[in-house]
Amino acid sequence: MRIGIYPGSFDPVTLGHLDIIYRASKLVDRLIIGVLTNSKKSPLFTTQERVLLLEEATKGIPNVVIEAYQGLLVDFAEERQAGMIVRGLRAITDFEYELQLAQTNHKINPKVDTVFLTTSVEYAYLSSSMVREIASYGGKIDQFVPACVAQSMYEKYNLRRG
Ligand code: COD
Repeated sequence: MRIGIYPGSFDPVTLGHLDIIYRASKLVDRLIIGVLTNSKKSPLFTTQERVLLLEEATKGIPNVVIEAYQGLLVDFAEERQAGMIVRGLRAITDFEYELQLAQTNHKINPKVDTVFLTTSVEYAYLSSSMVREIASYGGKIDQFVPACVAQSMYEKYNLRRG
């Protein structure tokens, strides 16, 4: 069985992430979405909230499972017998960080390789941090994130849709 991991913070999951998830799910038998629990960052959504939102957003894709992880990504990949890490590339600005991450991960554990999917053009500009910023100023985010995420963000920021 070919198992892949798509790891990230997903704070929150956007339509850009979902596009990568949908496309990556066709390349593997099982796609694990790894949600990082990072004690050094203070995310807007807790790990549990991010997992639940991803479960809701991907419920139509049968071979996708959501799991939280902490520690090294390659250790998590090996525990789950995943030989492939999937990452999304938006622009050249992503490339330097992604290259370093992929090469470091491969050095730590050569059994795990990274595969890059380029963003679909309609999502090339989209990032979780921009979505958080728009929502924090009361802007509408429905066109950037799944409906369940928009609803949760409006609740977080105590805003009304309209
Ligand atoms: N279109 C396409 N792809 C996108 C889009 C978009 N609009 N937006 C984001 N993406 C891609 C990103 O490029 C990334 O590939 C993925 O989606 C997830 O994005 P984020 O921002 O949620 O994830 P990151 O960058 O915060 O994830 C970093 C990790 C959590 C993977 C990394 O920090 C990690 O694994 N840390 C654990 C410790 C470790 O093993 N570190 C590495 C060795 S030092």
